[in-house]
Amino acid sequence: MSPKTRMIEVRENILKQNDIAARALRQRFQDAEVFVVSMVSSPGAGKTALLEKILTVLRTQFRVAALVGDLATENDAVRLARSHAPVKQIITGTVCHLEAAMVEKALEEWKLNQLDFLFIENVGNLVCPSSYDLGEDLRLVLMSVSEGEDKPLKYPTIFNSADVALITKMDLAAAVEFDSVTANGNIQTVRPGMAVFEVSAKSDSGMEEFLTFLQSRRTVRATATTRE
Ligand SMILES: Nc1nc2c(ncn2[C@@H]2O[C@H](COP(=O)(O)OP(=O)(O)OP(=O)(O)O)[C@@H](O)[C@H]2O)c(=O)[nH]1
Ligand SMILES: [Mg+2]
Repeated sequence: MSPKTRMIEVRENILKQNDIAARALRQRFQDAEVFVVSMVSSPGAGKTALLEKILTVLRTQFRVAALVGDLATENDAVRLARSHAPVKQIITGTVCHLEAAMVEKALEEWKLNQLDFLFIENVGNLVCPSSYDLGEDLRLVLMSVSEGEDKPLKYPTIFNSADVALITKMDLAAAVEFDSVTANGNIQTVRPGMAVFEVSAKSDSGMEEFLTFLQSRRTVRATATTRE
């Protein structure tokens, strides 16, 4: 067996193991009636800033919590904890994505049936996280206005693995001459029909609409589960 064949085989086994763990997680989330939302993006696209806002607003009405993955530091967990929601940092070391087993371990001390929403911020990376199912109900892919409108075309796999796209830092759109029509067109080229929200964690623009959408998706999931 060539080294290349062996490498592909090992990778396939890892992905298979992750899928098994993710399936078990999804069942646990469903049983506990917690709606799970994950976030992927390039480093610095604004996941933590947006999540801090989301937690702060939703916390007034719902029981919310967050897990956040990074190679190093607890910086994001410290920022998110300002929302007063329960938050846990997952340090991945050299691993450039979260895996279902990491999520499972991080949740060990939490009672899932005491939560309405669980958010999972993945490691900032537009490549690695795409193949790893975390058992989430909804995966958000973020791209900020300063990254270039072509990102969906250059990183189609991550956009294809996500359910909803968020264009972030809209308060900076004019300064960086962001072309919304081109960016939206590129998202639709890669993933026709994908829902897109244009938001700013700084000015709060677009946040109300997006939070209403999140709550409605949770309701839809809860209704579907009851019917099963
Ligand atoms: N102007 C503006 N700046 C923002 C916005 N959202 C985030 N930022 C800034 O962008 C930088 C990166 O934001 P983060 O929230 O740390 O991004 P992230 O995606 O969590 O980064 P990683 O976890 O390192 O991948 C910070 O300096 C934020 O203050 C926004 O809506 N508008
Ligand atoms: Mg972050």
